[in-house]
Amino acid sequence: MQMNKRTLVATLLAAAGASLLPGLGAAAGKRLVIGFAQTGAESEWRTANTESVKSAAKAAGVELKFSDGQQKQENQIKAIRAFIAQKVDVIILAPLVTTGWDTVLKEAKAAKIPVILESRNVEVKDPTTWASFVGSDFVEEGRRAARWLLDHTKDTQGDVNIVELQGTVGSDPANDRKKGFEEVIRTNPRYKVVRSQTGDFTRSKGKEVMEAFLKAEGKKINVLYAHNDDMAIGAIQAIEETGLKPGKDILVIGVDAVKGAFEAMMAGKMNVSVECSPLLGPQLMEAAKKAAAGETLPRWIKTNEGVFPQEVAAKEFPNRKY
Ligand code: GZL
Repeated sequence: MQMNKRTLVATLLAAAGASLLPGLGAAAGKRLVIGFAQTGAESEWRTANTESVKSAAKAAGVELKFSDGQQKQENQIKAIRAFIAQKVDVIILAPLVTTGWDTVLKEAKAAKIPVILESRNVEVKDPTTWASFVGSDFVEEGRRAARWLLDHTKDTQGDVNIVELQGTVGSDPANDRKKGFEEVIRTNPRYKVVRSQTGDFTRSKGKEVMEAFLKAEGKKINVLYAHNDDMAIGAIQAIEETGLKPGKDILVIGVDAVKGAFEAMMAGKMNVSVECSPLLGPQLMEAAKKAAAGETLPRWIKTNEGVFPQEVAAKEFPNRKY
C-alpha cells in the first residue's frame, strides 16, 4: 500500500508520542493537574459525586485541586480564576446555575485551559468556551418521573393534585426536570401541579416547603414530585408529622436513586426514584486527559440511567454503588 507523505509524517509523530508535539496541553509523562470547582455538598448525590471524582483522580495519577463552592456561584468563579493563575491543565466545573459564566469561561479560554462541565450545563454566548458536558439528560428524567406517575395511576378516577419541590433556582436539572415532567402530564388534564416551589435540593428546605404545602393544600395533595431524593426525604418527614402516610396517602416521586431513596422505598414511604448517576469520575478523567492532549471531545458525554420503583428496591439495594 503506497503511504502518502502526510500519512507517513502523522504516523511517525504518533509513534514518537505526544512529547514531540509541545504546546498540545500536557506533554506526555507530565502529571496532569486538574482544578475542580464543585457546587458544594447540598445532597447525598453531591457527596457521592465528589467522592467519585476524587477517587478517579487518585486512580488516574492526576493531581486534583478541589474547591467546594458552598452553593455560591461567586465562590466557583473565584476558584476558576485561582486555577487559571495556577496554570492547571484542565478545569472541571459543576456549575451551580446555568447563567453568569461568560466572562470567566472566556478567561479560561484565553489561558488555553479547557473547561469540562459536569453534572449541570451552562447557557453562554460563546459555546467554544467549554469543551464538553459530562452528565444526564434531565428533561428525560422529568419525563420518566411523569410516565411512571401516569402509568401508576391509570386505573384511578378524578383529579391528581401534584405538589412539586424544584431544585436550585436557575440550575440546569431544576429547569429541565420541570420541563420534562410537564411535557408528559400535559397530555392528560387529570394531572395538575397545584403548588411548585424550590427546596434547593436539600433535605431541610424540602421539609420546610412541604410543611407549607401541607398547610395550604392539606389532604388535597395526591402526589409529591421532588427534583431530588434529598428533598423528597425531607418532605416525607413533614408528611409523617401531619399523621398522613407518605407512599400511601401521598405518592412520593424522587430523582437520583441515592441510598436514602432505597431505604425510604423499602420502608414503604417512597414510591419511585428516577436514577441520575453521580459516578462521573472515571468519564471525567478520560475526558480531561484527552482535552489536555488537545483532542476534541464530544459536546455531551451522557450517562445512562434507569428508574427504580418501590417493588424492586429491596432486590436492587445490595447492588447500589452510591
Ligand atoms: C444532577 C445534579 C443534581 C442532583 C442533586 O446532575 O446536578 O444536583 O440531582 C444535586 O441531588 O444536588
